[in-house]
Amino acid sequence: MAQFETVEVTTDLLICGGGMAACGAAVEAAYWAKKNGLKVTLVDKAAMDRSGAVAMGLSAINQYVGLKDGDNTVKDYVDYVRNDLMGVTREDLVASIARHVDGTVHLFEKWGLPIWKDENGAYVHEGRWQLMINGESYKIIVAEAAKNALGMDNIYERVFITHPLMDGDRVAGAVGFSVRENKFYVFKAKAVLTAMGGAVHVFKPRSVGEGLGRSWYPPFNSGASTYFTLQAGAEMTCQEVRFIPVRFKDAYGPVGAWFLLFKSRATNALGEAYMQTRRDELEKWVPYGKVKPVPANLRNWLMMLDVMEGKGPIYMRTEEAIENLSKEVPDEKARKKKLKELESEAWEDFLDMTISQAILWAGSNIAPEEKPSEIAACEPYFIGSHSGASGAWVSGPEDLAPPEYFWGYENMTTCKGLFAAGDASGASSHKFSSGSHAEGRIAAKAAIRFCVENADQPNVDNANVEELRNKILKPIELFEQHKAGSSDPDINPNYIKPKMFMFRLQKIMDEYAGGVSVNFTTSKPQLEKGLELLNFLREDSENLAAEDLHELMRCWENVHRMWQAEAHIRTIMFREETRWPGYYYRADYPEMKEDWEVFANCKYDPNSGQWEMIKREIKHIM
Ligand code: SFD
Ligand code: AMP
Repeated sequence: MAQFETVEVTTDLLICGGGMAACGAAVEAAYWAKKNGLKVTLVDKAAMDRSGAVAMGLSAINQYVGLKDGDNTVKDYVDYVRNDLMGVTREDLVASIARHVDGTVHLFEKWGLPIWKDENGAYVHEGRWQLMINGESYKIIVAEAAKNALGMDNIYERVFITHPLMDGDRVAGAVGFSVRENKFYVFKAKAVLTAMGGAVHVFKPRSVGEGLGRSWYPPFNSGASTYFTLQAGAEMTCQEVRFIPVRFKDAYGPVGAWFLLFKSRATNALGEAYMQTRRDELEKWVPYGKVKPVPANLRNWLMMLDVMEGKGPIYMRTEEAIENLSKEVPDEKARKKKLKELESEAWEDFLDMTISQAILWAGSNIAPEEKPSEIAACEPYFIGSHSGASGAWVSGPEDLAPPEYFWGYENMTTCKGLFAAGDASGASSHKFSSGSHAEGRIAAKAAIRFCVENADQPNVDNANVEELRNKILKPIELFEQHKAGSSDPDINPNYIKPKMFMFRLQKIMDEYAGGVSVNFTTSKPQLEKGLELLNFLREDSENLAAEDLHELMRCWENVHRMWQAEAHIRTIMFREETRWPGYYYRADYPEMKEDWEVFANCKYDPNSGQWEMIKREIKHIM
């Protein structure tokens, strides 16, 4: 087997991930660490300039509260999030982010991010909470500030984190490997912040053939946060609250700007607007069916009902929206100019963040001012920062959290010294790029305080590190050992390649846990069967094989996804009701139940291998 060098790094705070939350954490941690003479280290599996969900850029900042201008209050935001999530949200966490997020947005602007302004110099809003940006370089700008704050000596790029290191019930660091060099990394730390994003490709995607891998959320966010927190024995929340966005079909272009900025309608093939024709259905989901805006999952649901009745395709009526907006301009010449402006804004919306949608439009002769475009519900994603809620169960801030939600350090998980932010932390939805950055800052400040107050370096058991090293590098060894056993290296009786493994996982999730092909519908017997098949898959994960470092990363990405899948199945099964019908539908419990207005949490005990399911009360602070 190829030789692997072991590289050991000792630090105070270890930030795992280099995305929006991690970049926020880096900036804040650097400031407080300097004051306290502490060291901060950041590890990203990719290059920070273009890593994570914001890699391609974004066209809007989706969370801006506008507190200084008196536009909204923190309570307004909390109400919005609670309603959108059908009552299941941690108000203390949402409020904590909402009160800090504007400051983060102002920093982005100071660092050079162009935010649209009107003729009076005020921010141009997409909707009540969203600001329009020229965001193709958003991630580069945010990463630059993080890199300047920490210094490149403290940043490890292209290092894939696999497991936590533990000292009893306290986190002691993390291990991983370089995806470019034969190096195994051991990071020893007093506190660890996990910000390794959400999980994509746990479910079978709609994309096939040459489009395979195309998804709305980035395929390189593969469940590392969930795996890391579960293996540290920390409690997780909302693992059932997947997110299914509606997107322009096949290239996953965003819809927010069309619905909110361009005031577009979506209609079925008969020209009926499901938000109107299906309004009565909302009565079934009161009180949340009656709130404004209609919760994201219920908007999906009304659309899905049309699709299930054979009334598709569903269209975003871009031609109608553009005509309506240009009609508002009375003068013919000005109207033509306005039309041109709207056209270019429509294209820019995609070119800023989902370039392939612009390519698909071009390739299928679509001029948005002339004809409508198909939209569809995507496959499910695990993302705590948008309109889903999955992630770690973390402590709230002392001044806002009720005693049940406070255990000493803001954003600390139930594992001592382990913090989480962004997609990695749960029940604090609608934080998006800006709120994730703000939450990273909040978590990092608390984590530095943890390092100061728990100044001893935790013990790391060398035998355990050696065991992990062997386990993590095993797929390379297995391939070397058996590669001559078959003429096609992808098919071999002694091992399974990560791509085949991923297909198996996705098929199980799609068919049994409510994926695209079963119209997001499942039931207890289906979930039990899925779990049984997942157990076989887990057995086979011991035989994953990797031809090179890239495939070694693919192996571990898929192990991480498999654990996200199990947490999801177990939690959907635990919650005996349907609460988010447009995200998943329990055919055996088709209604929302009052006594299920609670958090469904779960926990894995790495010592006993047992899962525990826990109901936690929803405490209102506003
Ligand atoms: O409208 C490891 N998002 C949008 N947010 C907005 O504010 N405005 C928009 O316009 C948004 N839209 C949007 C968005 C995302 C995407 C993909 C599209 C469109 C096409 C959402 C935000 O991007 C999102 O909320 C935040 O980025 C979440 O931040 P964070 O930090 O939780 O996740 P990340 O940025 O993806 O970073 C993850 C990092 O982890 C690294 N990583 N590192 C080491 N080891 C491992 N094993 C790792 N696994 C992952 C990654 O490399 C990355 O650095 S709209 O359409 O919704
Ligand atoms: P999206 O492009 O779907 O990610 O949406 C961007 C932002 O607009 C998010 O904050 C969404 O919650 C919000 N949004 C999208 N569509 C609607 C809608 N029809 N009504 C209200 N808010 C929406």
